[in-house]
Amino acid sequence: MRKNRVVLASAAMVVAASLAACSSGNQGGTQPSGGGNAGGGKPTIAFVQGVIGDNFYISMECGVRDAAKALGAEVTVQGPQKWDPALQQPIVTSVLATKPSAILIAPNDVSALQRPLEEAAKDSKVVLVDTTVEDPAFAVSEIASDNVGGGAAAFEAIQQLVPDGGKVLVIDNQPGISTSDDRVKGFEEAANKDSKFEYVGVQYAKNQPAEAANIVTATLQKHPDLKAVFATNLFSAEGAATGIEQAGVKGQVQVIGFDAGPAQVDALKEGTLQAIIAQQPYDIGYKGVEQALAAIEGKPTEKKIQTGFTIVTMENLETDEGQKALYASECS
Ligand code: T6T
Repeated sequence: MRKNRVVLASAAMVVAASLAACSSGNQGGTQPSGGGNAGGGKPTIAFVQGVIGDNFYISMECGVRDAAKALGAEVTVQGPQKWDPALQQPIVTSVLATKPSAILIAPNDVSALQRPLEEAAKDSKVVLVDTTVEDPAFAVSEIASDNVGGGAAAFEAIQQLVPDGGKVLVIDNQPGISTSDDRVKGFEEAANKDSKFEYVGVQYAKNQPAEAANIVTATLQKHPDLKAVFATNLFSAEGAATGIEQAGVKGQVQVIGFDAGPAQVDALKEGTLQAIIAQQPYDIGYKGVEQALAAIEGKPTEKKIQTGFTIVTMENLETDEGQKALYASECS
């Protein structure tokens, strides 16, 4: 086990370095529609989170606020109470009524937010941060992790933790979210190539940790020989760790989770999670503001920017690399 952990930590550095190299090759381009400095003073940027109270978006907010301060923009921040397109859409409508120069948004659903954001782009520059929609042509920039690669990296971590193979389960938020759909895709593609593993499928916890915990315990009743779980986001991972604890299978069933909030770090220390895939939400937010301001000023923007990730295990948790990868609970 110890040896496996060392390998995971060093693999993480390679992943982060290669992704950083990838992102520098993105194409630039100007965008025709919308946006302006309505107030005549500083440009205004409305940041609409995927959901409030999620450490991923809190860290992103810190990047947004720091960039706005450094580059001279006014920022507002809002988001739905739950991950639910029906709650996010009215927020977009009310934000638009304030005529912001730009909107930075993590859409809750690939199709439900398509039309509202197309409309938004007629008056404001739109930057998609983290998640995207079916046809993002209206956006001046899209900034996100390599989510397919992250799903594949999660499976590679499981291969190292469970070298003899066995049954693996995925716990996801809900279908229709670009990021987690891609993570599941990357994981499934990798899992289907390794005949030592049996993929028992994906189940949806709707961002509810209690639901993710129930999925783990119910799956263990059906598959007592389950070897590993991939939890595709913060709340799925938090709940999966609870399910492992409740079922008394800590260390027997390996859990890899996306995201690095305080609950995931505690689970790592307690041994109910073996590795967490930390994204770079602060950078996504910071770059989002840079792109928004470039668009507002009529300068070229980068149509797609991919940010990296770090795999954090007990081996590198206390190192500079591990500590820097963790998400914030509030902005400093
Ligand atoms: O994993 C992140 C984000 O990338 C995803 O789109 C939604 O879930 C999180 O916010 C974590 O809860």
